[in-house]
Amino acid sequence: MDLELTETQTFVQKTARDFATRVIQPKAAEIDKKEIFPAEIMKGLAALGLLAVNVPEELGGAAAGAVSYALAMQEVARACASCAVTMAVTNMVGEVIATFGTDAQKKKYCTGLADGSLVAGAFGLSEPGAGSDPGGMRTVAREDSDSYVLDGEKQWITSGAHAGVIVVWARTAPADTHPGTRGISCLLVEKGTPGLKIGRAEDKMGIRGSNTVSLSFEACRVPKSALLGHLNGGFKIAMMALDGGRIGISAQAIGIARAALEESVQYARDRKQFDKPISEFQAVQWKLANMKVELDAAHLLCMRAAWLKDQARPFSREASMAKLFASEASNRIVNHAVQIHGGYGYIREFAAERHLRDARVTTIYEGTSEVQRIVIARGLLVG
Ligand code: COS
Repeated sequence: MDLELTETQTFVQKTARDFATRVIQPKAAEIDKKEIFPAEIMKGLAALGLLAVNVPEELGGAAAGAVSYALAMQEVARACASCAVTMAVTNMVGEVIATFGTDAQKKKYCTGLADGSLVAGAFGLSEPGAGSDPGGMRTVAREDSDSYVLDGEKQWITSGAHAGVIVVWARTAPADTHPGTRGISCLLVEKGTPGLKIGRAEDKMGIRGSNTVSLSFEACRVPKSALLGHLNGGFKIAMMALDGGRIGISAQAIGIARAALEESVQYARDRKQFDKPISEFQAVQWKLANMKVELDAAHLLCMRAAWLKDQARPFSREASMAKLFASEASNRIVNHAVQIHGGYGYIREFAAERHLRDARVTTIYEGTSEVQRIVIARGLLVG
């Protein structure tokens, strides 16, 4: 693995850093406080090619690869974690359609996600009773002449109220003939489809600018051409999409932690107690040093997973390792950042408390830390 970035990777990183610092960061506190869905920022990200980083150029994407994507995600998350997760899920949806879609699906949805006209993409896998175990889903899609008719409920759907297209997983064959994960298919549902109802937005601890809703499907009819991939082959599509998505969430966790570390260094230099900057106390120095080591270790794991993906080599276990370590390290880092800021770390005037709230979800979504450990351990124990 070459640790030197290519020209393209450097360009994408710089582009994302410039936009994130100039446009996103100044708005991050307000986005959080007022729970503003970042529609305008999404348009700006689309204009820079950052909503379809791994989508081929002929479909409007940047085709810049997984390393570029992870670097861009870190930059956006460093400025605003809410914008980052909205960007992450949109990229994941565009990529899964580019990989498994028909020409018509790719033309319609990949280009619309890339140019921002579809606003965002949403990923409808989880349900109230099926989170870590998506094979237990209850949503069904029944064949009816030239359509599928969806009934069921999805939960924790990022951008669900705004997304122009939602990838929805549903059972298309009964569990007795197709047990477990076997009878699940994947359908593309457009915003505004009759029978699709958007639930209330969740009142979350962090990433408050991202939109998280439940979706219900009541006799929601989509044409047969909405099927993504093979009938009853949807579970593997979800798993493959999540493998890439987990690199994105590791990068998001790293971006949040990087912001927290940078602000902690600045604060430690500025803040004086006992007639000297608190950066002169070894207790603070050791915290900063530990934060930096964890941050760089997380970054290297993230880069390794992304690099393997770019080489078209297996990366599922490495993506889980990156996601597990980066999300847990990020939580430790933001916690130290609050401690270094003291009382100022506990109030909204400083960003440290937002980072703490934003980092928390990274050990939960796109597979909990426990799920990542299952994937990693299976890789060790089963061949
Ligand atoms: N890529 C491709 N195929 C995969 C895969 C991957 N990463 N992981 C599993 N599969 C395949 C398996 O090979 C298996 O195929 P066969 O039926 O042909 O044997 C099938 O999918 C079922 O796999 P498995 O038996 O491992 O499924 P489990 O039900 O045991 O689930 C975990 C495994 C727990 C890893 C999976 O359910 C998971 O990732 N859960 C978390 C879901 C998640 O992240 N939700 C958050 C949604 S976004 S907020």
